[in-house]
This record gives sequence, C-alpha cells and structure tokens, in this order.
Amino acid sequence: MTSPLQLALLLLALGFSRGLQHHYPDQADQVDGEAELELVAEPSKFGSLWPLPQKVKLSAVSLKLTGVSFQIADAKGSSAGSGCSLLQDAYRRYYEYVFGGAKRQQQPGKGRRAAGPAVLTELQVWITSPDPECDGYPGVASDESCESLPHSYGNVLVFHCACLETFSQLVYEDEYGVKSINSTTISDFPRFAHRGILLDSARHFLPIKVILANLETMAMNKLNVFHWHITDDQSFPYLSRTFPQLSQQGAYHPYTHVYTPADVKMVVEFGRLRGIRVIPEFDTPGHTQSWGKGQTDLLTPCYSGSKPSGSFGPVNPILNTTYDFMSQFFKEISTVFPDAYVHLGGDEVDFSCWKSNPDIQTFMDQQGFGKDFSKLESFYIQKLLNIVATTQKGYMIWQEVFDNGVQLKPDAVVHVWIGGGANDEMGKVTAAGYTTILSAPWYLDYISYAQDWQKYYKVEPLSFNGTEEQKKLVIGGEACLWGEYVDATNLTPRLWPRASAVAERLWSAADVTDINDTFNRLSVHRCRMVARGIPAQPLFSSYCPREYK
Ligand code: CP6
Repeated sequence: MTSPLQLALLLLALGFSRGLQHHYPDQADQVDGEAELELVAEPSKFGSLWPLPQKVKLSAVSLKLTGVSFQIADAKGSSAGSGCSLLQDAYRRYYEYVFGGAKRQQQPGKGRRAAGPAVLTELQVWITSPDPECDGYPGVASDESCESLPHSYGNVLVFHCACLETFSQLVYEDEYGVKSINSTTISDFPRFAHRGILLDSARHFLPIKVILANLETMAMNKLNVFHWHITDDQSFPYLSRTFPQLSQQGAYHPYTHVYTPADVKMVVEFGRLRGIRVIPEFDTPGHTQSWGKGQTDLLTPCYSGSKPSGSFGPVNPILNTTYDFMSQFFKEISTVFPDAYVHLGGDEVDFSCWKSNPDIQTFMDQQGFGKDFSKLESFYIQKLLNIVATTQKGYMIWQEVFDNGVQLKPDAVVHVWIGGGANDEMGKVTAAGYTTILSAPWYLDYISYAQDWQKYYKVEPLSFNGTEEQKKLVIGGEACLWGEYVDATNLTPRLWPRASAVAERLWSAADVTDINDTFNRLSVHRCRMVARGIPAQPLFSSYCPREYK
C-alpha cells in the first residue's frame, strides 16, 4: 500500500510539485540505445579539440615541448604589453595546465635517441587590436576570434590572439609523459556571441569555490556568460549594502550562506580574467518569497475571503513604495555588476494571490485591466524596465514578458525557455525585431539514463522558420542547471561534460554534426577536465590516463 505521504513525496520527486500552471522546457525522447552502441571509441583526426574550431589544418610535423625549455610570451609589437596582467595571468595558468603535475618531466632528449626531434620553445601571443581589453570587461561585442600564423618561424609558434585553451588542447603526451604538438593551422571564431551557463544559488547555496571551479571549466569549453540566478522564493543570499536586511532575513543563514560584496567582486574578476561575463538575475515579480522576509510591504498580501490569510504572493505592483525600493535596489546592482546587462526574470507569475486581494481588484478596475492579470504583470514589468533603463543597463527577460506584450527597449534580450513551441517563439520574438537566446532544449537539471548529451548536441538553434535577418537576432543560448536537486556535492559532475555539448553547438559551425567524431573528441576532452581536477562524469564505459583523485 502507498500512503498519501509516500505518494506526495513520489510526485514531488517526479517533479509534479510545481503545479499545473507551470510550463516545462523541451524534453525530447530519451536518446535510443541503438545510436549509442554504434559509437566506436577511436582517436579523432581532430585530436581532442573542443569545441571544434571553425578551420583546422593538421600536419604530421611534430615538435616536442618541455617545461624547462618552453615559454609563453608577448610577441614583439603586440599591442598588449607586459603590463597586461590579464594576459600574464593566462600565460601562467596555461603553462601550468600544459606542464603542471608533471614535475617528473623528462629533460629534452632523455629517453629518446640522440639527434632528437625538433623542439617548440615558445608560444608568442600577438595582439593587434588597439584596445586589448586588459583592464576592461568582456561584452557581447568582444572579439573572440583567433588565428595561428601559418609561417610561425623556427621553434616559435605565433597566435594572433590569446587562445591559450586551443593551444593547450593541441599538446599531447606519450606514455612516458613526453609532450608534443603537431604543427597545425587554426582559424577560429564563435558561431554565437552569447554562450552561457545558468547556475541557481537560491534553491541551494553554492559556495564561492564551486562557482569559481565552474567558471574555470566554462573557459575550458569556451563558454562566456555566467547567468547567476542568485535569488528565488527559497532564499536571498545576495548581501545588499543598501538593504542588508534582505539577506539578513531571507538567506538560509545570514552569515554562512550569503554572498558578500567581496565574494561578488571575486566572482566578477575571476570571470573577467577568463573572458566570462557575469550577468546576475534578480527575478521579479514572481519567485520572490524570500524578498518579503526582509522588506515589509514589498509582497502582495493574499486574502482568504475578506481577511488577509497571512501568506504573500508576488511583488505588490500597486504601491509607490515598491518602485522606490526597486529604484534603489537596481541602482546598487548596476554598480556591483559591471556587465552591460542584468536579467530581470519575469517568469511564472502566479495570479491567484493578486486575484484574492481587494485592493488589487480595485486597482485593476481603475486601470481598466478587467480580469486580465497579465496586464497587471505587464504594468509592473514596464515600470521596472523603465527604472532599470535609467541605470544605463540593458536587460534580459524570460519569454513571458515578451508574450504579454510589454514594450521593450530595442536592445532587450528575450530568453526562450518554454518547450513544445520554442521554435515558434523564436520566430515570433525575432519577427518583432528583438534579439533572443535559447534555453528550452538545454535544461540540464533534467536527468535520464544514458547519453543525453547527444540530445543537447543535436539541437539546431536556427531551425525555426524565419528570414536571414531574423536568424541574425539569435545571439546564442544557455544551458540551465536549476538548483532544486543540486548543490556543491553534485553540481560539477551533473554539469560536465553535458554542458560541453551545448558549448560546441554554440561555438562550432552548424555542419559539425558527426556524432562519432564528436564522441571521440568529447571523451578525451572529458578526461582532460578530469586531469585538471574537475570531476566531470563519464560518457560511457571507459578509462582516463589520469583518473580523478
Ligand atoms: N525557477 C525559476 C525555476 C524555473 C524557472 N524559473 C523552472 C521551471 C520549469 C522547469 C525548470 C525550471 N525552477 N525562477 C523557469 C524559467 Cl521544468
């Protein structure tokens, strides 16, 4: 016999707890076992490059590298001098990735016969842009392209960019730990400018260490946007200087489960050094239960008959104090987070509390909204958008805000997340002239048996019906890892390498679809993440030369 409690818990575990008014992202059928069994593990001719560059020309000419004889340095005439600490930092990191953990390094020639092979002694980084972004922040228009110079001279390789990740992926090791690189010509650029990961630090608090480890892994996958879903119903871990009572009352714990201004600075700087933008999401007017604990009168009192029931609903849209609060709050946010965009949420607003409240009903009548509560939602969002626009920031919003007909700034980014119709939605949003990013097929918090990365990989973001002009408005996508069932114990293996599949779809050319070759590259890429200390989960039965310790 199943007790009602057991049944309730079971339904909860199955994800039915969110109720019927909620939408769900695309969850296509499980990848069938047949397709998987066809995958043969053999080396790809593209080695372990991930994501696959736009153009690669391989040669059989191989050069050795040793930790003692090799260095990464600025090319003569590079516009980024030795004062560019962002580059110096990257040189150090990638030297460590290529040679680190290999202190028992072979000396050149040792273990090899005399008249040894050619040796690569230097990687030179040649920056020619007048503004090399040494001190600035990455943005949607940052130049991420990269080229190796085909006539790199003698023992020196020159990259016309700072793509050290690609360089590090070209280096391979034999069974004695001797490192080599084949002379390779690369010309590379991302297909989409916005390639993100959403992490949710409200359902579970995520320690800074975990966030930084994932930024590091994002860089290994050339992902460049960290969408920080920082607050939600369950907790408010952001420590606001202007409204400290928000986290004082709304965090899981006021001291141990908060992000201080110093923590946020650290995340932003760690991202900057890796070309990663940090876009915070402060989701309103729904998903705000935790806000109400530290800010009285912010949320709508729900009624039971003619009396307040004691519970609260979404942000109260009919009070001036609400907008005074939001003005001050987002003014602070605009200075704490340097990115040109903030994400304002606007998803899944539950109307039942608004419906129950007599003051809201009166306001609806006065405004002539009738019984259409999406008009009230739009009224709120419209005022919020106008407030945020005065802070000189652009904004992103979930698709419902667009669906409800809110007047958006031309540079607004509409975030498409609802499945079963995402293609139509992309068509509608772009037909209206807005830029958009896609997440509907990439809800990585949904897990299933076997290789679901293939399903993520096979998504084509431009498969909707629309003109060339419309397709240009798709600036990328994000893989979302919602936090109900995720904390520091399982976040990293759940995210990687499944998010790597999304990373390649958003970076590489549309015709990179050979799932066999992809499996072989991704297997080695996954082992590389493991060798670098990231507990990325396996794709299938296999082993890595350096297992996770
Ligand atoms: N939290 C917030 C969530 C979700 C959304 N917003 C969500 C909804 C449905 C599924 C997964 C996540 N947990 N704030 C929707 C954007 Cl299936």
